[in-house]
Order: sequence, then structure tokens, then C-alpha cells
Amino acid sequence: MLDYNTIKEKYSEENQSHVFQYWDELSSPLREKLLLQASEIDLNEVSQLIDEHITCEETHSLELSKIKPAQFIPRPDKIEADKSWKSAIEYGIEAISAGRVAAFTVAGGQGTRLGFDGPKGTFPVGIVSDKTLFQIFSEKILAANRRYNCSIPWFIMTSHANNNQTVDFFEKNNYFGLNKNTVNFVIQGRMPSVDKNGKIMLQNKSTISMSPDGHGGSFRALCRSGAIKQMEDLNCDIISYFQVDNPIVHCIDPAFIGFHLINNSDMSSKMVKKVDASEKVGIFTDIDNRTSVIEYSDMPDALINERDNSGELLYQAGSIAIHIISRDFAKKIGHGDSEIFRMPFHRADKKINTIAADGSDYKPKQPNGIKFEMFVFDALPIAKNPIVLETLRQDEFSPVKNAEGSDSLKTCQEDQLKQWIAWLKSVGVNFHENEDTKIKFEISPLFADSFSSFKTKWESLLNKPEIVDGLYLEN
Ligand code: UD2
Repeated sequence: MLDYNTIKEKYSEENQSHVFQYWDELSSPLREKLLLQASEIDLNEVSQLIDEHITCEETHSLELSKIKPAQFIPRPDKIEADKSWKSAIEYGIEAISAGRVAAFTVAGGQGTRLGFDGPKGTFPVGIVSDKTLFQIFSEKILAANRRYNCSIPWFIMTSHANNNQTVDFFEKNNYFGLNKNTVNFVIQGRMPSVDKNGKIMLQNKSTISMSPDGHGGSFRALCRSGAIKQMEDLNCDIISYFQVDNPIVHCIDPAFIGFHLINNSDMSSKMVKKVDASEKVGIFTDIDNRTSVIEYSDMPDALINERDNSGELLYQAGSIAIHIISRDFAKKIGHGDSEIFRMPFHRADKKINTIAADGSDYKPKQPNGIKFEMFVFDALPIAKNPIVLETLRQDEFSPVKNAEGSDSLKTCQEDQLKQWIAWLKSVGVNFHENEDTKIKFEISPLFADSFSSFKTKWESLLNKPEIVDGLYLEN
């Protein structure tokens, strides 16, 4: 039972008692709701963030002399001929087959930038089938289950705003062929918004303005929800992390898992070479001998355009938000075991709907408040032996983020097609060059989810299909 007096006293101690200023006007259910929300907030943490990000005048700028480009493991032209990649793949396959790997998708975001009203995972990206991002990931996991004869548990991080819709979507679609018991939803945490004086903001008289705590909140969410315990019970100690917006990701990649294990790493990451200096991805750097990602918007101008003697960007390793994380490392961060494992929060100044002093609704035209969120890559500097592995953009990175232009549905579908055309050409299928872009066809992950699986499958077909417009290679 939540006790108003105890909670109110805590808020008074932290100079936040205004949160209850409309208490007398509220009905019993609304009071309950407000108390529940108020009790969810870690006031000590909020006070600390206000001190660090608002009260403290000092700005922490990055010391340029301490920043270097991060080292990464380059991808050889022919993986099959490379000893270290071959042995990584063997290690990875062994771990997957032994049931040690769990898949983890961060899907707390909405499709706002896309102009899509709903959880982003329910956005259709299939060229012929119109299948959604969630269906594609489901089929990739199903394909891995079949190939490695295992049952990979999948954890999907949702937010308060989209959890119910996400669960309903999977229910309605029978979990896209996955065993329902292996699909788990984890609701991420929230943080209150504060105004520029550090006061917690109200959305209305009975509701605190809250927002998701960022994908870096996934460590806490995995602990709080019992997901880490579930992984322990299943003897899963490796978490394969990816974002909801990238349908060409390899959800379960033996080479990546193998390199992570061989290097005894706490957290490993994939990179692609940036297309140009302005690409909107984080950049792998080495700060004070610690692997770190600097988000593109924070990268000092003096460094972002630097080139080496051969003219290549010096800071070329773009972060595509694909990681392998060891379960025990995730647990230490999620539990905040000690100050070392405390993830930093980033401040974002936003326009936040709130109420005016007279209690009326107020829609600001300028940023009037601050949201706090954590970024998963901020765990890298505290990770043991972090490795960064190169992958090919055309093989693994084509996110859907914007309604048009770069990283849109159009570019993503073009990239999917290009990948399949490249696979087909490699097995000797002839394409009329100028026809390539006109034909629309689709290869389901259940038919093949990588070039090597495609090659094996294609070669086993007695009657090879003609590649025509509308073809859907399904199983
Ligand atoms: C992210 C990275 C960027 C680059 C790019 C690759 C950050 C800050 N930037 O940019 O460096 O790697 O991806 O595509 O991460 N999410 C949640 N809960 C939250 C916030 C986000 O689950 O509270 C999920 C979201 O659903 C999505 C992912 O995290 O799957 C990335 O979020 P984003 O779209 O805000 O990140 P973006 O595209 O700015």
C-alpha cells in the first residue's frame, strides 16, 4: 500500500513537493495513479542528475588530445580463407548450439520520425510480402533455431507507450511461428522530465511527465523484469543485441559471438566504415585507452573531418548499434553493483507539454524542459576487452528511420534487393544490368538469411525458379 504522507515527505525533502500541489482536487483513483508514478521515481538519482546537468555550471568538454580512432578487427575479403574468422565461427556455432545465446531487441521507440503511428517493429518493410520488422526478426531467429537445433529465447524491450500494442501484435500473429514461451517482453524504465530549474514537470494535475530512459536503460530493465534470472535459469550467458529498425541485421551471428568469446569480452560491437563524415552514426573512438562511442552530434568538429595519409576518414568506424553483451556484465550494470558500473545519463532539451501556473494546459513553442536518457554504448568504456568487429554495410546495415531521404523505407528496400541480387549473381544467375533495379522480388529469412545459407539452399534446388517480378522465395 502506497502511503501518501511518506511519499510526499520524500518529495518535500528533495524540494519537489509541487508534484502534489493539486492533490486536494484529485479523485481517489487519480491520487492512486499519481502516487504509483511518484513511487516509481528514484528521487536520489533525479537529484544527482539535476546537480550534474543543471545546477553545476561546469561543462565537460572532451579533451581532444585524449581521443584516438578505435582499433577494429577488419573483415577479410574471403572469410572462408581466414583462420581467425573460421575459428571464431566454429566457437560461435558451438555456443549457439549449446543454447548459450539469447536475442535481445530494443524496441521502445515509436515510429515518430517515420510518420508511422505504432510500435516501430510493426512497420512493414517486406518488398513483396509486406512483412513487418518484427516478422523478419522472428523468421531470422526461427531460421537460427532450425540451423543450430536450439531454441533461442528472445527478449524484446518495449516502452510503457507501446508494450500492449507490441504484445497484441505478436499474439495476433501467433508469434510468427516461434514458440510463444520463448518470446519475452521487457518494459523499459522511465525518467521524469524536469524544467530548467530542476523541478519535476507535471503533464497534467495528476500525471508526472515521464519519458523512456533510453536504450541504455535496457540493463536495468533486464534485471528488474527478471529476464537476467530467466537467462541464468536457461544457462544463456551471451546476449545478442540489435535495434528494431534494421531488417538486414544478422540477429544471431556465429562469427561475432565467436570473436566475443575468444577475446573474453564483456561487450563487443560491430562497425561499418562511414559513408562520409556527416553520417548520423556514433563513432568508435579510444578515449584515454578505453573504447568509447561518441555520438555524431557530440563529435568535436576538429576531429570529424580528419583524414589519414591515404585520404580515408581517420574516424571512420561507425557504430551500427549491434552488440554482443555478456549476461553477467549486463547484470552488474543493471544492478548498479558499484559506482564503476553506473551508466551516465545524457541531457536532451525538449518541448514538453505541461501545465501553466494556473493549471491550464501549456504547449511550448521552444524547449522548456529536459529529458534524461542512457545510451547502451556508454557501457563500452567499463567493459573488459571490448572488441569492435568490421562488417559490411551492404550485408548488415540499412535502417528504416525517416519518412524519406536517407534511411527511409525506399533506401532500405533497395538495399535488401541489392543484397539478394548480389547473392544470385554469386551463384551464377544472370541479370540484365539495367533490369536489376526494376524487378522486385523477396527472399524470406526462412529460405536463406545469409549468403552462405543462400548458396547451400540454391544449390540444393532441383528446379531453380526464374527470378521474375513479384517472386517470393519463402521456404
Ligand atoms: C542510433 C545511435 C547511432 C547509430 C544508429 C544506427 C544513439 C543515441 N544513436 O541512432 O549512433 O548507431 O542508431 O542505426 O543510440 N530505443 C529504445 N528505448 C529508448 C530509446 C530508443 O528501445 O528509450 C530503441 C529504439 O526503438 C531503436 C533504438 O533504440 O531500436 C535506437 O534509437 P533511436 O532511433 O533513437 O537512435 P538513432 O537512430 O538516433
